[in-house]
Amino acid sequence: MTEEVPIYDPELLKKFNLGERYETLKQDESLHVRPLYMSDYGRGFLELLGELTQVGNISEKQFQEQFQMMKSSHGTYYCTVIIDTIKDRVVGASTLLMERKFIRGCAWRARLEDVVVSPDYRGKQLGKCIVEILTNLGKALGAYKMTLDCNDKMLTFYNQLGYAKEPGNSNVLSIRFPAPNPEPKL
Ligand code: 16G
Repeated sequence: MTEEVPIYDPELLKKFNLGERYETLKQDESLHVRPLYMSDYGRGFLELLGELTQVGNISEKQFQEQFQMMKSSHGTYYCTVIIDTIKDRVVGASTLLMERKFIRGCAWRARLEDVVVSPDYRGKQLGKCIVEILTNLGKALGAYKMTLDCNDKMLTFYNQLGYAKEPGNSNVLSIRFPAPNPEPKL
């Protein structure tokens, strides 16, 4: 069996006030918020991400290697999941990414990434809950701002949670490359 290795220290989720929604969710014994574990490969984590975008065929070894790389970039990746404790499945997930900057006195910029909730669990406010938790965590860890990108139909959802377009400063520009590069040529 794969070890229960968390991608970041679970104590962090207890250390700060991460919002009302989290406090309410803690009362629900069938749902639990925690850092991603290495063993979540077997709890449907990648299948869940498949609700958001293409995931591809990722072997357990590939997953573990990527997990280790992310874990060893201390203080950078806060991949967080919501577990259905009865079914022992990942039903919600998102990642807070803390990016180091030279600007603003060597500041941190936070990014909210890969927010996803299983279609079977929609309507329980789990999306709002995980966004609120990670937004508060980003703030508590000292980010000067937190950003995300999303499609048009998700704008109202994120507006409700405090994210807004900055007038004249809210363009996301992309270049898409033909094939994924699993091994960046650093
Ligand atoms: C959305 C996600 C982003 C994710 C991307 C995947 C949020 C807030 N935004 O923009 O994190 O990486 O979709 O789409 O969850 P892509 O595979 O087309 O880049």
